[in-house]
Amino acid sequence: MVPYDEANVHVLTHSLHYGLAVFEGMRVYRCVDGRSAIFRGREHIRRLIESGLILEMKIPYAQEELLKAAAEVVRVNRLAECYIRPIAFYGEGEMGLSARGNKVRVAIAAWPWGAYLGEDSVKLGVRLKTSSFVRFHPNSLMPHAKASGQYINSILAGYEARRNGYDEALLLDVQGYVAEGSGENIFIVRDGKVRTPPVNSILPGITRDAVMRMLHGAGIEVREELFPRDAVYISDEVFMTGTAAEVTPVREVDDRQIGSGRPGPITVKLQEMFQAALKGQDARYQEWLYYV
Ligand code: PPE
Repeated sequence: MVPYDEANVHVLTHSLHYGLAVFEGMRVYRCVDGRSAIFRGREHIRRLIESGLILEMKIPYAQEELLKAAAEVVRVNRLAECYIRPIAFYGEGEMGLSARGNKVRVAIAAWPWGAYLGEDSVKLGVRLKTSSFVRFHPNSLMPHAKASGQYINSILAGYEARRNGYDEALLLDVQGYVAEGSGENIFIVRDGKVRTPPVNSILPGITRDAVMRMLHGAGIEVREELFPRDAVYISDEVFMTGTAAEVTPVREVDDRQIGSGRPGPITVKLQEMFQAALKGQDARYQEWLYYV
């Protein structure tokens, strides 16, 4: 455990220069029995290790060790609910693109983090704008890895959308089909059927997976398929998912109102199911909780 002010890195930290680091974001919720749990902690740590594998970075700790360490950070900081950020990066030593000898360092931090897209976003919904930045081609970067440098794509899209008065960017893939938000996956609903883009050029979100399972469990059909932006415009409901964003309704896309302009029935039902699952109120999803 290192105090906040001492949790520093050297300016020649290799990953700081070239962006090759992998990270995760997990949320801790206080359950109905008063205990705190990392929501889908196991899956997040698995993705962290796999992000490393994709980028040829071997993380020098086992899944179980990393999970225990994350829980310990939450306990020591006495946080009942928080966001946890594990990151694995190359430390200082050699510089240059070809350096292979630098040690892989792992840090885990935790802090309280409220609604990702603003206070009212979860209740009222957000406004999206299709970005002029295209989600990167899967042969340029690696969409299944949650890697630091790749987020320049997301950050630029987010800057553009927010500078123009929108809450979040909607990125299209290289073919022009809907991909995802800058830090969220996207779902659309029409005539009671739910669709979400396949994991071709997007981050395979762990919340996305949870949502698909919960909808399936509630008897609501979900299809993974490509669709163009106009399919979003004529949806009855649109929502985004992510660890930070949770289930955020979308009320407007490219200045077109979605449905009634208020969170629709499937979105609201899903938000309720999601809350029940993360608070340990639904026995079917109990295995998603890693108690700290
Ligand atoms: N797509 C992207 C590009 C993305 O960054 C996230 C998470 C998701 C989809 C949803 O994935 P998941 O969290 O596994 O459901 N974005 C993280 C980073 C947020 C940040 O600003 O930092 C998050 O939600 O933790």
